[in-house]
Amino acid sequence: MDESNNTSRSKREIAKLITQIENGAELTPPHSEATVVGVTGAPGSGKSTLISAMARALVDKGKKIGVIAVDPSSPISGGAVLGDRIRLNFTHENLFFRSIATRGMRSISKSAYTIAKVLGASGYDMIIIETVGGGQEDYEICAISDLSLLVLCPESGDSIQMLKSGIIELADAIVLNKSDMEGSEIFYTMLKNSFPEKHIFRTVALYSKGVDELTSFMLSWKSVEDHRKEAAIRSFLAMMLKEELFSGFLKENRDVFEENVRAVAKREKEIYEAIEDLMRAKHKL
Ligand SMILES: Nc1nc2c(ncn2[C@@H]2O[C@H](COP(=O)(O)OP(=O)(O)O)[C@@H](O)[C@H]2O)c(=O)[nH]1
Ligand SMILES: [Mg+2]
Repeated sequence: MDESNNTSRSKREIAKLITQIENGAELTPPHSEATVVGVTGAPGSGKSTLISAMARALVDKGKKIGVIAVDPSSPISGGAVLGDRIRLNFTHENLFFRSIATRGMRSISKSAYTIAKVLGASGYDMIIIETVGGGQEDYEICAISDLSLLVLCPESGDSIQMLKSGIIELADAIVLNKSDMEGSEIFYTMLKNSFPEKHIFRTVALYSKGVDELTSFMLSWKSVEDHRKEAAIRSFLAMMLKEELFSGFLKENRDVFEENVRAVAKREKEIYEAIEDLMRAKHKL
């Protein structure tokens, strides 16, 4: 497929392309200058609400905006967990929204990256990616984004956890959402003191408060290669490499792999024995 670069592509055509990517089609990400914004943060911190408000503000500023929401998926069905589907609260001809599920072995970040590039090459100015929050994926999203935002909210244990994790070091800016809640002033002061070099914004996503300032910042953000922190890129590259090695392995050894899955499930083998057997199969390649 090399029709990936086409600024006059319709939403329907983009949707079809995305489905192919989600289903594992090998598509080389097209070149695009669009800014990719990654939004991470604990569940419930208000990412979806904030993205809705940001998309509204950006569309009002005349921009074409793509939003990719990453849905958590069940490890058994591989589909998106029902009820967790995130929707924007408005539609607009200059807004493209798509939620993608983390399915199978394929990494969501690789798909999200390719989809973001496809949207960029299709004429969208800014692509916003919402992640589930709290995990390896957050690092990956920071690696593939030009600008990464970490959404926190006051008095949330999950937000405090986020502060302790490395993700705060990687994020380019912090958004303290739910500024209408009690304790927000104290939390803000604490953030300011702890991270004096970070851009920190305060928002009430529910009422679009502070969103104008945030979107102006997003539009004026110039991504420079060296802001892509080494740790995020190392983690992303390692993950991509694992995936490539694993898919190479599966191509040659799918039967052995499945045999071992069954053997462990039937308790005929310990999981580490299976891994040893699989490693032996790999060396026979
Ligand atoms: N009080 C208050 N509630 C908010 C704000 N932003 C979002 N919420 C609410 O927080 C809950 C979680 O929001 P959601 O956007 O789904 O969070 P996500 O899981 O991070 O995507 C919802 O009930 C929102 O209405 C805010 O600024 N203030
Ligand atoms: Mg959400």
